[in-house]
Amino acid sequence: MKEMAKILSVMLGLCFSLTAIAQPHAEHLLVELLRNPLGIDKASPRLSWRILSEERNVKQTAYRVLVASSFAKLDRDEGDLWDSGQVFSDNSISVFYDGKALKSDAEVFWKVKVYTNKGECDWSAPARWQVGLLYYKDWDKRWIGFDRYFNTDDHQAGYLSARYFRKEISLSKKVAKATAYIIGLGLYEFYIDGKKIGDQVLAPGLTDYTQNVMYNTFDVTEQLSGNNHALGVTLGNGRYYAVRQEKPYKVKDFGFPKMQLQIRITYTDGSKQTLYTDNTWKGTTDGPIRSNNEYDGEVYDARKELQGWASLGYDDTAWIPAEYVQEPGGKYESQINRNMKVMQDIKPVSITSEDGKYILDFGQNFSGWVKMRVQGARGTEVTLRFAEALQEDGTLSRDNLRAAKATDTYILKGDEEEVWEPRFTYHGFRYVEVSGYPGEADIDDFMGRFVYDEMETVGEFSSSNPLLNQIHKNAWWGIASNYKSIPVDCPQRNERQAWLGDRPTSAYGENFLFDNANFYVKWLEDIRLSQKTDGAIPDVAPAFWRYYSDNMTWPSAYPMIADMLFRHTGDVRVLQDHYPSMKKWMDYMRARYMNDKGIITKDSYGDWCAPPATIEAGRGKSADKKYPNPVLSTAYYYYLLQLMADFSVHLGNERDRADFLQQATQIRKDFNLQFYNQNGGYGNNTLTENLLAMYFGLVEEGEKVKLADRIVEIIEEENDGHLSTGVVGTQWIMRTLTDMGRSDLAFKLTTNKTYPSWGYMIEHGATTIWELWNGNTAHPQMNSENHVMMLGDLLVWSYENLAGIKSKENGFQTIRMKPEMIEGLDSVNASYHSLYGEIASNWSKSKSALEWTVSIPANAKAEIYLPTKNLSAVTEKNKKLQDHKDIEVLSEEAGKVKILAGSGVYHFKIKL
Ligand code: RAM
Repeated sequence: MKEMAKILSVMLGLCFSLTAIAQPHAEHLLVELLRNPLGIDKASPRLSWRILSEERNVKQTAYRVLVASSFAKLDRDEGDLWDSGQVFSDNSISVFYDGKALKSDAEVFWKVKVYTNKGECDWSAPARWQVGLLYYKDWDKRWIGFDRYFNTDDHQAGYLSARYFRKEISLSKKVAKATAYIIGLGLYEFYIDGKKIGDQVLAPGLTDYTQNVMYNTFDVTEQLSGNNHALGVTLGNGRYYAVRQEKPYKVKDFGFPKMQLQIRITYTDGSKQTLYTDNTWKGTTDGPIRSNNEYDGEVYDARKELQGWASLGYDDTAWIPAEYVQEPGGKYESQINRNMKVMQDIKPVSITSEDGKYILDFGQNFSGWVKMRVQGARGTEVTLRFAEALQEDGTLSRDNLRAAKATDTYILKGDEEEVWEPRFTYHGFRYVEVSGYPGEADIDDFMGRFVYDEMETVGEFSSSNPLLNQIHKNAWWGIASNYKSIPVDCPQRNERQAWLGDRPTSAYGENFLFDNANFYVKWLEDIRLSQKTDGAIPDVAPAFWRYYSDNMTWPSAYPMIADMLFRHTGDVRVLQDHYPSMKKWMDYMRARYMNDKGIITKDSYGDWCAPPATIEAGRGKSADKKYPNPVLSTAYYYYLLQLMADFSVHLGNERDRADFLQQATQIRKDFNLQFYNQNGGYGNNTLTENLLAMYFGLVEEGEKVKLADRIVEIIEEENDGHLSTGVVGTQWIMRTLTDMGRSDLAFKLTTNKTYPSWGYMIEHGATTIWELWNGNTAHPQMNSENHVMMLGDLLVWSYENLAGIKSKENGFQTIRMKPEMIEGLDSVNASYHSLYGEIASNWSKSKSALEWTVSIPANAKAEIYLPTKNLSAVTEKNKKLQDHKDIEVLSEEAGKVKILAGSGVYHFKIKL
């Protein structure tokens, strides 16, 4: 029995999730999954584990969690902090720690015993977490930095040189354990004895520093094994020192770079000491990073290198004492989302040269920077300029970067061979122009560094349709490129803001590809903190730009992403934490913008970036025109009321639920009265307006057929088989058509290669997803080649409706598998790494049979819709379905047999 179900626990990727890992071959997963459980600052972290078993129908029946203050105690099965006792429950992903209050910086050990319907497991192997700094007073020391300009700074242009700080320390005793907590703003790099701590880049994550600032935690026990050590920190601007100075009314500035660092040490004799930054640290601004700016790039003068500055014995007499400076104002929090990292090296595919300048082509649009190898005379200046595209003459096309200079400069010190990459900037690009390079440049002298938040790719999708596969590939690159600790709209131009409206549905689709739960939990917190006391939510959060337009559709990301996280990860805390602010925002919008006809009148952008009717109509034109439309705002309000009603159920708030539903009923009536045209269709009768009315259930039952006909008419006749939706409509189009029984038409949209379509972008060289359907001919002013918003619900549809992997309950504990078998699509292979384990659906169809392999992880089950009317046409592993005792037939309806299957791998064959 014990062999059958091996437990291993996982670091769920949710901030408060912790892991116990068990049993022999869990080892490799330990490395993979048990990321950095340091600095957990929740009083009651969420514990999760995963049950591994090859057997069918494995269900957890009970668990027991032990949490101890030492490994020895845990080993003796003493849960001195918490012993949950045996709890009869199938919950394995959301068990909240409910033991003694935890202390700042304490190390905590835990394990779990799982009981299943197939037997009892051994105790899992132990896991641990380390508590973060729970109180403001834990950061009771002063901030250091320089709250002023130096002659190394270009005050006029708004450029600062990097700040370098150092300090040598002596430890009199042997260190048993040392943990470093650092807040380095805007961006930091931390060194001990000349070696960088951690492999993160551009850390910490971005926040509105007047609201919250994030600290990072490192175990530095090994690095502090001797008596004498040198500590060094470099500070870059990030967005703390405003990246743009020319519009102070628009772009937030927080001040000059600054830091706090503390190292909490326990010596082998049990005594403790904490080291803090103070004015015995010394600093300089006269180092090699002469200027650093997220949009404009970095200037690095290697002649100014401070050889050995972060090591022992460096002569810092020219440095000045660090100064005590203003604190940032926001509360200090442990960073729950992982930092960015260089996630992939990308070699250029070609190098060409003309007039002493080189053009590198990386063959792929992505974000990050270039690492360069160079050799030449001291003082030689090499310039790297970045772009997404080339002009016809082969030079860079940079108009769409607007004011972003996207230029890195390296000045040689004249050594043998110099290797360099920037630290405090990034660019969105495919092409790089290199000028001033001494001697002959070789393709191998350059390496693209793809930088995004450290996340696993958790989903795979492929099908018999190569174009659909290519769209997925482009989507993956585009999404990853725009993870910059916040979901930015684009990584290249002078914008890079986390626009709410780009993500309500995109985030949902992205979650099928990336392990992004913590990332979005963090972003919801950014949104919550950007809310004004009256309830207003901006279009951009963190609110680096002051864009409080009182829009309805953009802030819908707030409840919609909360909904996605709850459904995909079962984390009820997301709802608990955000419900009050979401409700406040809904009330605010209603109070301010509902007219006496029950319509929400305020909309800011309309169906943003809807495609011009023809390429010609949009040629050379900027897409920044807004067409606000109260049909959209009212429809969204209605949809969100229903989400809020759902949330209230999960939070046990019956009164609110009734209130939201009652409001919804009224709005539905008013919406129809006001906007329904008797000949079928809503408002201006555009595709988007009609899709919303259909998908949200606004249309009266008796008018549904007429509305469906109108939707089909627009696509098939008016648009000649194409979509005509912008950012709003595209979020619903694939699922609406599918619900209407027209998945064939949805599929048609993905196979189009003519304008407007995803295929059109690819036909015209896109390697990511464009901001505009007509991105190749529109005005460059607003024309990024790397946005995610136009993905709409394509990814959601691919996973849920083509593969048939949809969460029905509790973060995929119950899965709904109902793939659409569409004429022309012969196979789909997809998988998704849920918190319970891998879910897979691979089907392929021939004239006579459908073969479908399904994997369901332990402690989960699936409702599987077999596309046949005839139960006896189905076999599973060559045995008639009826003869399988462990598979329950739930219903036979609408040409499908619905069965319930527990965990395991199933091979279905259906005669067609
Ligand atoms: C642009 C960007 C962004 C969008 C806003 C409204 O600046 O394209 O993605 O959300 O406008």
